[in-house]
Amino acid sequence: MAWSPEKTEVKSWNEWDTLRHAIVGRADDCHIPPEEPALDAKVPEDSDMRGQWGRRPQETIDRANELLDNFADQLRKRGVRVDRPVSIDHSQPVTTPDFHTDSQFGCMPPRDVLLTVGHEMLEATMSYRCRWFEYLNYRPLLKQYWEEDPNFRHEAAPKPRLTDADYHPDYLSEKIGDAKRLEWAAEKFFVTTEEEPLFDAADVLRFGKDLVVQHGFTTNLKGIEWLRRHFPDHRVHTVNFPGDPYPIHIDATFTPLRPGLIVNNPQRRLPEEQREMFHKNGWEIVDAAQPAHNTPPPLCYSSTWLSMNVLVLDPKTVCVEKSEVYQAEQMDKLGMEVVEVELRDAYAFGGGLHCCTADVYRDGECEDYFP
Ligand code: DAV
Repeated sequence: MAWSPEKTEVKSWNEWDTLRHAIVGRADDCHIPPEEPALDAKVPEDSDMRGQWGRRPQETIDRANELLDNFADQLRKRGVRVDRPVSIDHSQPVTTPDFHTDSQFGCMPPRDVLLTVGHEMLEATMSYRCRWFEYLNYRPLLKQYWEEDPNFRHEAAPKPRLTDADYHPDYLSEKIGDAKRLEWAAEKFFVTTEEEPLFDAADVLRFGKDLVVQHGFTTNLKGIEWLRRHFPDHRVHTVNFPGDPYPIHIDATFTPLRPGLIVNNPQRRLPEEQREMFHKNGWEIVDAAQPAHNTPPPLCYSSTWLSMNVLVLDPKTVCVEKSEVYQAEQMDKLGMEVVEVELRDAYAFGGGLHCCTADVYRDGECEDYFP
């Protein structure tokens, strides 16, 4: 049945079929959270964010919201239904029987928290203590979808305990250095331990019947095993990218554009032995263009590679951040129509165009691209 904007339906099996309905995050009340093990391991050692925490400056929140609102309008003008989360009070501490932290994070980016697979939206475990309650920002929407779509499966992965046993103390040192970090990444020694299943939704890419999941700081092997058991009709593949000293989230590293074509970060190439399923089925993996910037914007967790954190609207159309001219040029050469979206001043809130959205509905069914 064709999609209709009057009827709510949750369904999305991959990263590229025509997008009809999406969530776009908000910068409201976003905080730089206090220090905690998993977060500290990700903040770059030379970052301006080290050692400070609290609510982000209001003018940066306003500016990010302006860009996110514009992006939502741009999508609406192209016929995409767009919903927005309802921000909780992120200044509230998180206290469980196992840990305490003095503030939360924000309602950006939804891609980190919500994994849509077919008719299901799954709330990820998360691995940062400050993000433990982040799903609450999306509950009003998920409640609505559940009430309006009788086939919608609202699922939540087991909440992790996030005691100190979840984190390797080696990563707590102030100065580790990239050489050591790269050595650890090559050994798959990450900040999170195998104490319990942990995953962020943004470590997962959906290729129809196959789910490709990055093992790194925010997703451990037990998290991937949990996904495997949770999605018994899927094949779940573990990948890792040894060139990344701060490996969180797959969406500035490995970006499928359409069946048969993936853009891969040239500093974080997929190891040869993990390419077999793609090569055997005729998929091409090309190096992404260089980012247009040498440094991330102020108070930003992410690297300059948000350049390749694009949102595919359909197999011929892709949203690229406006200042990322090299990435846009490459997309054009790869045969994609480029939609420019200004978002750089919102990067600090947790990411780019893929990050700041979550799929609710894309056309298409669950296909087997790797038979
Ligand atoms: O390159 O810093 C950003 C991914 C955000 N979801 C990076 C990864």
